[in-house]
Amino acid sequence: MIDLRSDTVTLPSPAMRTALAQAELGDDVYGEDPTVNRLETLAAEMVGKEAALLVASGTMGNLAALLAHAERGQRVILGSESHIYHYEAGGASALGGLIYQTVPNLPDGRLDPVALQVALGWPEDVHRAPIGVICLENTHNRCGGAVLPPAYLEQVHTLARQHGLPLHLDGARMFNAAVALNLDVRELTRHVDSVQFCLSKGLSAPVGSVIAGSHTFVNRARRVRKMLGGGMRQAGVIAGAGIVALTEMVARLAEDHANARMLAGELAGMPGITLEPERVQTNIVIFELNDPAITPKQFLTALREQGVLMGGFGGRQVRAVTHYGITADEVRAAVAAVRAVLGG
Ligand code: TLP
Repeated sequence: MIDLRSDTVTLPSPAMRTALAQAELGDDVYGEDPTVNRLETLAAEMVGKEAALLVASGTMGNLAALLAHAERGQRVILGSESHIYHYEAGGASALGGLIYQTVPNLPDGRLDPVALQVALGWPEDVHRAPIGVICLENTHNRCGGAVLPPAYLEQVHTLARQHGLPLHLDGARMFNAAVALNLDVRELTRHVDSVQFCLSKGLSAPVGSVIAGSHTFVNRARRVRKMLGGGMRQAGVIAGAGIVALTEMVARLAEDHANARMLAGELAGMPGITLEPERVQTNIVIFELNDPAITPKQFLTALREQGVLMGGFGGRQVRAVTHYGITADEVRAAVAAVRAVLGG
């Protein structure tokens, strides 16, 4: 199977399997797992923050970050297309008593600037719940892997500071953004107060995400992580693979981007598909099936019979994600399979 449903399906590299088998271990709740400590130090350094914390998943990382920043009854300002809003089971609301206030996302992943100003307005008005945190997402999943550039992050950070608010970045695929921009990831993270990034997506580790920020933030998040059941004891087995992810797997993301561009270029030329290939900046390709004769479900089932997996993404949209383990030849095979299914 050529599995393009997500970069979460990536399997650990041989070096990761060795690292996790040989990791030096201890009890991380006591702060005594040397491999976790090494990963957290490395991660904090790489993203230019005072401290970092290993968490079980991107969802747990975002939740711990939001609960560390905001109190019950406070608002979280976030994009209408954000992953936190759509796909994290409403955790910050259900478990933390926070209120999601969405601001429309523009197609390029930014927040509508006028709507953002409106959302931040009248902070002294007793009718309004106070704001606890603002969130951005980079790359932006539902906006097709769109990249937010440093200048934009800086702009929102300045605005957040003017309002005395922290800015959190859901940077699940932040290294994809840095590679696409050909910048050190610190150019992105310096403009946010906290960040969550995933080891287990394009970086191919089997489990884990990292959150990073100031010492105060990470100390608060560590307590929330414990509350959420995320004190993982001998977590060095996860961290061992995570260290390989950060040291060996970042630069190769460029291959995934090249494969995604090739896929988008080929699909865009096919009858039955609507796709703007110039919008594909990283490893996510979202397209629309414009032939009413075939439903997305039929398309995906027929594609599966051809040995290719993609994911439905709401309405008539389909998402394909390139990643470690998908070669250029497999992308060509996937293109041929789509052509066969659409009868082109
Ligand atoms: N995204 C998954 C699905 O949940 C949709 C995927 O296949 O893309 N932030 C962003 C931007 C994400 O894309 C994801 C995962 C997460 C957070 C959550 O990470 P996990 O799955 O580790 O909880």
